[in-house]
Amino acid sequence: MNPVVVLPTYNEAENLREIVSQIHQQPGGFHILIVDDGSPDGTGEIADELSGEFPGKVRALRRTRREGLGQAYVAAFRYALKLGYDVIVQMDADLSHSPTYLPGMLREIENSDLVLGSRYVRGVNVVNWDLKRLILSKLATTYTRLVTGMRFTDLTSGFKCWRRETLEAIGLDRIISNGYLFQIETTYRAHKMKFRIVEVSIIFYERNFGRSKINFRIILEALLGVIRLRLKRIG
Ligand SMILES: Nc1nc2c(ncn2[C@@H]2O[C@H](COP(=O)(O)OP(=O)(O)OP(=O)(O)O)[C@@H](O)[C@H]2O)c(=O)[nH]1
Ligand SMILES: [Mg+2]
Repeated sequence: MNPVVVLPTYNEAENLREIVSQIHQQPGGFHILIVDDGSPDGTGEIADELSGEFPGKVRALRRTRREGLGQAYVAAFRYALKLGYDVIVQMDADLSHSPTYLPGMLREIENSDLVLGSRYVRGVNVVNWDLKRLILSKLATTYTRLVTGMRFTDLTSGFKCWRRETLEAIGLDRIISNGYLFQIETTYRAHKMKFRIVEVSIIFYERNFGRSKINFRIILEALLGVIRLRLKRIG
Protein backbone atom coordinates (compact mmCIF):
# COMPACT_ATOMS: atom_id res chain seq x y z
CA MET A 1 0.00 0.00 0.00
CA ASN A 2 1.05 3.52 -0.80
CA PRO A 3 -0.83 5.79 1.66
CA VAL A 4 -1.00 9.54 2.02
CA VAL A 5 -2.59 11.62 4.78
CA VAL A 6 -4.28 14.82 3.66
CA LEU A 7 -4.16 17.55 6.31
CA PRO A 8 -6.33 20.60 5.67
CA THR A 9 -5.13 23.63 7.58
CA TYR A 10 -6.46 27.04 8.37
CA ASN A 11 -4.53 28.76 11.16
CA GLU A 12 -2.91 25.65 12.61
CA ALA A 13 0.58 27.08 13.19
CA GLU A 14 0.61 25.73 16.75
CA ASN A 15 -0.41 22.22 15.72
CA LEU A 16 1.11 21.46 12.32
CA ARG A 17 4.65 20.40 13.29
CA GLU A 18 3.31 18.22 16.09
CA ILE A 19 0.78 16.37 13.95
CA VAL A 20 3.34 15.79 11.18
CA SER A 21 5.79 14.40 13.72
CA GLN A 22 3.13 12.10 15.18
CA ILE A 23 2.20 10.80 11.72
CA HIS A 24 5.85 10.07 11.02
CA GLN A 25 5.99 7.93 14.15
CA GLN A 26 3.36 5.54 12.78
CA PRO A 27 4.28 2.41 10.84
CA GLY A 28 2.89 2.12 7.29
CA GLY A 29 5.02 4.64 5.40
CA PHE A 30 2.43 7.43 5.34
CA HIS A 31 3.24 10.44 3.20
CA ILE A 32 1.59 13.77 4.02
CA LEU A 33 -0.13 16.36 1.87
CA ILE A 34 -0.91 19.63 3.64
CA VAL A 35 -3.54 21.82 2.01
CA ASP A 36 -3.52 25.34 3.37
CA ASP A 37 -5.91 28.09 2.37
CA GLY A 38 -3.74 31.16 2.89
CA SER A 39 -3.73 31.05 6.71
CA PRO A 40 -2.78 34.47 8.07
CA ASP A 41 -0.90 32.90 11.01
CA GLY A 42 1.96 31.49 8.92
CA THR A 43 0.77 27.86 8.67
CA GLY A 44 1.51 27.85 4.94
CA GLU A 45 5.14 28.84 5.52
CA ILE A 46 5.51 26.03 8.07
CA ALA A 47 4.03 23.63 5.51
CA ASP A 48 6.67 24.72 2.99
CA GLU A 49 9.43 24.28 5.57
CA LEU A 50 8.21 20.77 6.34
CA SER A 51 8.12 19.82 2.68
CA GLY A 52 11.71 21.06 2.39
CA GLU A 53 12.72 18.96 5.40
CA PHE A 54 11.03 15.80 4.10
CA PRO A 55 11.34 15.91 0.32
CA GLY A 56 8.85 13.65 -1.43
CA LYS A 57 7.31 12.59 1.89
CA VAL A 58 5.64 15.86 2.89
CA ARG A 59 4.04 18.13 0.32
CA ALA A 60 2.32 21.47 0.66
CA LEU A 61 -0.54 22.57 -1.52
CA ARG A 62 -0.90 26.27 -0.88
CA ARG A 63 -4.05 27.91 -2.07
CA THR A 64 -4.35 31.66 -1.93
CA ARG A 65 -8.03 31.95 -1.13
CA ARG A 66 -10.14 30.40 1.57
CA GLU A 67 -12.94 28.56 -0.18
CA GLY A 68 -13.92 26.27 2.68
CA LEU A 69 -12.90 22.85 3.89
CA GLY A 70 -14.75 20.94 1.19
CA GLN A 71 -13.08 22.74 -1.69
CA ALA A 72 -9.69 22.38 -0.02
CA TYR A 73 -10.27 18.63 0.26
CA VAL A 74 -11.40 18.32 -3.34
CA ALA A 75 -8.23 20.07 -4.55
CA ALA A 76 -6.03 17.93 -2.30
CA PHE A 77 -7.76 14.66 -3.24
CA ARG A 78 -7.28 15.44 -6.93
CA TYR A 79 -3.61 16.15 -6.33
CA ALA A 80 -3.16 12.97 -4.25
CA LEU A 81 -4.76 10.89 -7.01
CA LYS A 82 -2.54 12.54 -9.60
CA LEU A 83 0.51 11.69 -7.51
CA GLY A 84 -0.51 8.04 -7.66
CA TYR A 85 -1.34 7.23 -4.03
CA ASP A 86 -3.64 4.25 -3.64
CA VAL A 87 -4.89 5.00 -0.11
CA ILE A 88 -5.91 8.52 0.89
CA VAL A 89 -6.60 9.38 4.53
CA GLN A 90 -8.26 12.64 5.56
CA MET A 91 -7.94 13.96 9.09
CA ASP A 92 -8.06 17.24 11.00
CA ALA A 93 -4.73 18.94 11.64
CA ASP A 94 -5.69 20.27 15.09
CA LEU A 95 -4.74 17.03 16.93
CA SER A 96 -8.41 16.10 17.40
CA HIS A 97 -7.71 12.95 15.42
CA SER A 98 -4.89 10.84 16.79
CA PRO A 99 -2.44 9.47 14.21
CA THR A 100 -2.20 6.29 16.32
CA TYR A 101 -5.37 5.12 14.51
CA LEU A 102 -3.68 5.25 11.11
CA PRO A 103 -2.20 1.72 11.05
CA GLY A 104 -5.59 0.25 12.05
CA MET A 105 -7.35 2.17 9.30
CA LEU A 106 -4.81 0.94 6.79
CA ARG A 107 -5.55 -2.66 7.84
CA GLU A 108 -9.30 -2.09 7.46
CA ILE A 109 -9.05 -0.54 4.01
CA GLU A 110 -7.46 -3.74 2.69
CA ASN A 111 -10.91 -5.32 2.79
CA SER A 112 -13.15 -2.31 2.24
CA ASP A 113 -13.55 0.78 0.08
CA LEU A 114 -14.01 3.46 2.73
CA VAL A 115 -13.21 3.45 6.44
CA LEU A 116 -14.99 5.89 8.74
CA GLY A 117 -13.36 6.91 12.01
CA SER A 118 -16.41 7.10 14.26
CA ARG A 119 -16.83 8.63 17.69
CA TYR A 120 -20.05 6.81 18.50
CA VAL A 121 -19.46 3.14 17.67
CA ARG A 122 -19.68 2.28 21.36
CA GLY A 123 -21.04 5.03 23.58
CA VAL A 124 -19.53 8.48 23.20
CA ASN A 125 -15.79 8.83 22.68
CA VAL A 126 -15.29 12.57 22.77
CA VAL A 127 -12.94 14.43 25.11
CA ASN A 128 -13.50 18.06 26.16
CA TRP A 129 -16.74 18.85 24.44
CA ASP A 130 -19.51 20.70 26.20
CA LEU A 131 -22.98 19.19 26.21
CA LYS A 132 -24.22 21.62 23.55
CA ARG A 133 -21.58 20.51 21.08
CA LEU A 134 -22.24 16.84 21.78
CA ILE A 135 -25.99 17.16 21.37
CA LEU A 136 -25.49 19.05 18.11
CA SER A 137 -23.21 16.36 16.75
CA LYS A 138 -25.48 13.47 17.80
CA LEU A 139 -28.53 15.27 16.38
CA ALA A 140 -26.72 15.86 13.10
CA THR A 141 -26.00 12.16 12.66
CA THR A 142 -29.48 11.05 13.77
CA TYR A 143 -31.08 13.52 11.37
CA THR A 144 -28.82 12.45 8.52
CA ARG A 145 -29.53 8.78 9.15
CA LEU A 146 -33.25 9.48 9.01
CA VAL A 147 -33.11 11.49 5.82
CA THR A 148 -30.56 9.43 3.89
CA GLY A 149 -31.11 5.92 5.22
CA MET A 150 -27.42 5.43 5.97
CA ARG A 151 -26.89 3.33 9.08
CA PHE A 152 -23.48 4.52 10.27
CA THR A 153 -23.12 5.90 13.78
CA ASP A 154 -21.08 9.01 12.94
CA LEU A 155 -21.73 10.83 9.68
CA THR A 156 -19.93 14.12 10.27
CA SER A 157 -16.53 12.75 11.23
CA GLY A 158 -13.62 14.12 9.22
CA PHE A 159 -11.35 11.14 9.90
CA LYS A 160 -11.73 8.78 6.96
CA CYS A 161 -9.62 6.46 4.85
CA TRP A 162 -10.36 6.11 1.16
CA ARG A 163 -9.32 3.56 -1.36
CA ARG A 164 -8.22 5.37 -4.49
CA GLU A 165 -10.89 3.70 -6.62
CA THR A 166 -13.67 4.96 -4.33
CA LEU A 167 -12.51 8.56 -4.49
CA GLU A 168 -12.18 8.32 -8.27
CA ALA A 169 -15.72 6.97 -8.57
CA ILE A 170 -17.69 9.40 -6.38
CA GLY A 171 -17.18 12.32 -8.76
CA LEU A 172 -15.14 14.97 -6.98
CA ASP A 173 -16.09 17.58 -9.54
CA ARG A 174 -19.79 17.12 -8.80
CA ILE A 175 -19.54 17.69 -5.04
CA ILE A 176 -21.76 20.55 -3.99
CA SER A 177 -21.05 20.92 -0.28
CA ASN A 178 -18.56 22.47 2.07
CA GLY A 179 -18.16 22.22 5.83
CA TYR A 180 -19.81 19.36 7.70
CA LEU A 181 -21.97 18.57 4.77
CA PHE A 182 -18.90 17.71 2.75
CA GLN A 183 -18.25 14.76 5.07
CA ILE A 184 -21.84 13.63 4.75
CA GLU A 185 -21.95 14.04 0.98
CA THR A 186 -18.78 12.10 0.22
CA THR A 187 -19.89 9.17 2.40
CA TYR A 188 -23.39 9.31 0.91
CA ARG A 189 -22.01 9.15 -2.62
CA ALA A 190 -19.93 6.10 -1.75
CA HIS A 191 -22.93 4.53 0.00
CA LYS A 192 -25.22 5.10 -2.98
CA MET A 193 -22.64 3.54 -5.25
CA LYS A 194 -22.64 0.42 -3.05
CA PHE A 195 -19.04 0.64 -1.93
CA ARG A 196 -18.08 -1.36 1.17
CA ILE A 197 -17.99 1.09 4.08
CA VAL A 198 -16.82 0.11 7.57
CA GLU A 199 -16.57 2.04 10.81
CA VAL A 200 -13.70 1.94 13.27
CA SER A 201 -13.94 3.39 16.73
CA ILE A 202 -11.88 6.50 17.46
CA ILE A 203 -11.60 8.89 20.38
CA PHE A 204 -11.99 12.55 19.38
CA TYR A 205 -10.06 15.15 21.39
CA GLU A 206 -11.26 18.73 21.15
CA ARG A 207 -8.49 21.07 20.04
CA ASN A 208 -6.22 22.58 22.69
CA PHE A 209 -4.91 25.39 20.49
CA GLY A 210 -6.58 27.68 18.06
CA ARG A 211 -10.20 28.60 17.69
CA SER A 212 -13.28 26.62 16.73
CA LYS A 213 -14.71 27.62 13.37
CA ILE A 214 -18.20 26.19 13.73
CA ASN A 215 -21.00 28.72 13.32
CA PHE A 216 -24.71 29.02 12.68
CA ARG A 217 -24.32 29.31 8.92
CA ILE A 218 -22.47 26.00 8.79
CA ILE A 219 -25.24 24.28 10.79
CA LEU A 220 -28.00 25.69 8.61
CA GLU A 221 -26.18 24.72 5.43
CA ALA A 222 -25.92 21.18 6.73
CA LEU A 223 -29.59 20.89 7.71
CA LEU A 224 -30.88 21.97 4.33
CA GLY A 225 -28.06 20.34 2.45
CA VAL A 226 -28.88 16.83 3.68
CA ILE A 227 -32.35 17.12 2.19
CA ARG A 228 -30.89 18.43 -1.04
CA LEU A 229 -28.53 15.48 -1.15
CA ARG A 230 -31.37 13.03 -0.61
CA LEU A 231 -33.20 14.51 -3.58
CA LYS A 232 -30.18 14.28 -5.85
CA ARG A 233 -29.59 11.44 -8.25
CA ILE A 234 -26.31 9.79 -7.38
CA GLY A 235 -24.75 6.66 -8.78
N1 LIG B 1 -7.53 24.28 3.96
C1 LIG B 1 -8.54 24.56 4.80
N2 LIG B 1 -8.60 23.93 5.99
C2 LIG B 1 -9.62 24.23 6.83
C3 LIG B 1 -10.63 25.17 6.51
N3 LIG B 1 -11.49 25.23 7.55
C4 LIG B 1 -11.04 24.37 8.47
N4 LIG B 1 -9.90 23.76 8.06
C5 LIG B 1 -9.12 22.72 8.74
O1 LIG B 1 -9.93 21.58 8.82
C6 LIG B 1 -9.74 20.88 10.04
C7 LIG B 1 -11.07 20.82 10.81
O2 LIG B 1 -11.51 22.13 11.08
P1 LIG B 1 -11.82 22.66 12.55
O3 LIG B 1 -11.81 24.13 12.52
O4 LIG B 1 -10.96 21.99 13.53
O5 LIG B 1 -13.28 22.22 12.68
P2 LIG B 1 -13.93 21.33 13.76
O6 LIG B 1 -12.98 20.27 14.19
O7 LIG B 1 -15.22 20.97 13.23
O8 LIG B 1 -14.17 22.36 14.93
P3 LIG B 1 -13.16 22.88 16.07
O9 LIG B 1 -12.01 21.97 16.20
O10 LIG B 1 -14.00 22.96 17.27
O11 LIG B 1 -12.73 24.20 15.55
C8 LIG B 1 -8.65 21.64 10.77
O12 LIG B 1 -7.43 21.03 10.49
C9 LIG B 1 -8.74 23.04 10.16
O13 LIG B 1 -7.52 23.74 10.23
C10 LIG B 1 -10.53 25.83 5.23
O14 LIG B 1 -11.35 26.66 4.86
N5 LIG B 1 -9.49 25.47 4.43
MG1 LIG C 1 -11.27 20.57 15.11
